[in-house]
Amino acid sequence: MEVPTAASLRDIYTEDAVPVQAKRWESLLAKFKETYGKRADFVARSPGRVNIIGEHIDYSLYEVLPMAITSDFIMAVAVRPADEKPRIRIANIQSQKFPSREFEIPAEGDIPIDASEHEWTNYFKSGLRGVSQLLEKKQGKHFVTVGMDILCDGTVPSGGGLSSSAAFVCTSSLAVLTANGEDKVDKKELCELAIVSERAVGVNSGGMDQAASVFSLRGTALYVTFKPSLDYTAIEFPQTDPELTFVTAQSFVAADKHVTAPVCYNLRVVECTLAAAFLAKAFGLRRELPKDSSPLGVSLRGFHDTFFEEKEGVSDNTKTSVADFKVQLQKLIQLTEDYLPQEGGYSRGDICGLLGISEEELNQRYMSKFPVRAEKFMLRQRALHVFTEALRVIQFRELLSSPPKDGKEFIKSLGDLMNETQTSCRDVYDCSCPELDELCDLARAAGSCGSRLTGAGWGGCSVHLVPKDKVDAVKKAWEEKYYRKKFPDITAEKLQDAIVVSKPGSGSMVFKVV
Ligand code: NG1
Ligand code: MG
Repeated sequence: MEVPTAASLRDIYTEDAVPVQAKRWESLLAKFKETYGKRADFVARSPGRVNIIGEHIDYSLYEVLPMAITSDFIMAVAVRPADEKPRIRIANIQSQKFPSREFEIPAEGDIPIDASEHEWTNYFKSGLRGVSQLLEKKQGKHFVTVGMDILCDGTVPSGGGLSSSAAFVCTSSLAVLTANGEDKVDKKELCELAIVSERAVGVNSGGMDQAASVFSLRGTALYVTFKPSLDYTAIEFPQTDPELTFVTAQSFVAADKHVTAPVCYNLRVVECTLAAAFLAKAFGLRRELPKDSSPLGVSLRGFHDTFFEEKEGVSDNTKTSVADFKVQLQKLIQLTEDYLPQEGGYSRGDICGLLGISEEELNQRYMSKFPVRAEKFMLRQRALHVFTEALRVIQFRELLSSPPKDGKEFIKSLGDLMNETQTSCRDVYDCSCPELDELCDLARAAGSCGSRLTGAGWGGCSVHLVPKDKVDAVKKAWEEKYYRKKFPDITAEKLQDAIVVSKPGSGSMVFKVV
C-alpha cells in the first residue's frame, strides 16, 4: 500500500472544491518561484481530521473512528544541489505568523529540536528527524538527508482541534522521504514514522490523527486499530433519509498543548498508564504488562488482554468476536468500579504503595519523558472513560454496518452515543470546557442528534451529527447565541471558518510538478 501520486487535483478534492484549490495550488507554486527563483519539484499534502467517536483512547490502543477533512497542509519542495552542504530553507504563505527559517543539516547526530519553544518549524524538524532515523536504520549507517527549499500553506486552523499538527508532520515526513528518493512510500511506514516523530514536539500523542491524515479515502470514515499493529478499515456511511451530515464548530478557545500538556494531555496519558499498572497489580496478574506502541510502553489495552489471558485463558484477544469483546469491556467497567474505588483520586504514595516501588522510581518510569503536574491521579475516572468509550466505538461501528431500517431511529442511535461521549469527556475525563459544552447544548436544542468535542478538548473544536434538514437551524443558533454574543466584532469570514459541514476527504498524497 503506497502513498498515491496525484495526477490532478481531482484525485485529491471533490469536484466542487477543485476550482478554489486550483487557485490556491497555482499561487503556492508561483510564490515558490518568486521566493526561490526556481520551480518546485513536487508538492506533498496531508489533511486534518475530525474524530467522529473514540476520544482519548488511541493512546490506550483502543479503536477509534475519525475521518479526514478537506482542509489540509500542502508543501512545495525543490531539492537543493547535491554538491553543497545540505540546508533547509522553509517559508510559509502566512509569513507574518510563520516567519521564514533557514538551517543546516548536521553532518553527525540528530537534528536538534527545542520542544520547550513554540516554534512552527519544529513540526517540520520532527518529520525530518524521523525520516533520517528511519533511513539510517534501513541503510545501517548515518544518513544525511538532502537539502530542501520549501514553501508551506496550511488551511487547517492551528490549535483548533482538527489536527493541524499531524497534517504538518505527515506532510513533512512524506516530503523528506520523497526528496531523498524514497518515492514509493509505504503508507504504514509513513504513518508509524509520523506518530513517533510528532512526540519530539513535546506531546505524548496517540496515533489517531496521523492515521486519519495518511490513510483516509475520500467519502469514507476510517476505523483505526492499534492492536496487534497499526491498521485501518474504510467505513462507508449508509444512505439515509434524512441524510447524515457531520458539522464542526470551533469554540475559538485556543487549546494550546504546549502550555497545557503537563496538566492536561500528557497528564491523561500518565493517568491511563498508571491505571493499567495499578489494575494489573490489584488483580495480581502474574505476567508483566506487555510492552507495546503506546506512548509510555504499557497501556490499558495491554492490561485488558493480559487480564483475559490469565483469568479466562484467551490466548489471542485480537481474534475475540465483537460480541465477546463487548462483554469483556463491560466486565472491565464493573471491575474498575470495584477495584479503583477512590473518587477523590490516588496520591503518588497510594500508587507506590500498591505497585511496591519508590516515588523516585514512579516518577522516573512514568513521568520523566514529559513532566506532568498533579497531586492526585484520577485513575478510576480515566479507566472508566476509556473502557466505556471503547465500547461506544464498537457500538457505533455496529450501527454503521447494520443500520436500522428507520433513518430517524438510526441517526438518533448514533447521536446518543456521541452525546454519551460528551458527557463522559465532560464529567469523567475532564477534558471539555464551558464553551464546548455550550456549543453542544445549543446544537442539540436546534436539532443536532449528537454533539461532542472532537480532538483533545479543553477548547478547540466540536463535532455534531445533524440531519441535513436541521443544519441551517443549528448554524443559526450558534451564530446568534454563541459567536455574535461572545465575539461581537466577528467578521463574516471568521464566522464562515468557524462552522464547516465536513465531507470525508482523502489522505496523504504527492503531486509531481511537471
Ligand atoms: P488533537 O489535540 O486534536 O491534535 C489529540 C491527539 C490524538 C488523540 C486526541 C484525543 C496529538 C497529535 N493528537 O488530538 O492522538 O489522543 O487528542 O482523542 O496529540
Ligand atoms: Mg494536534
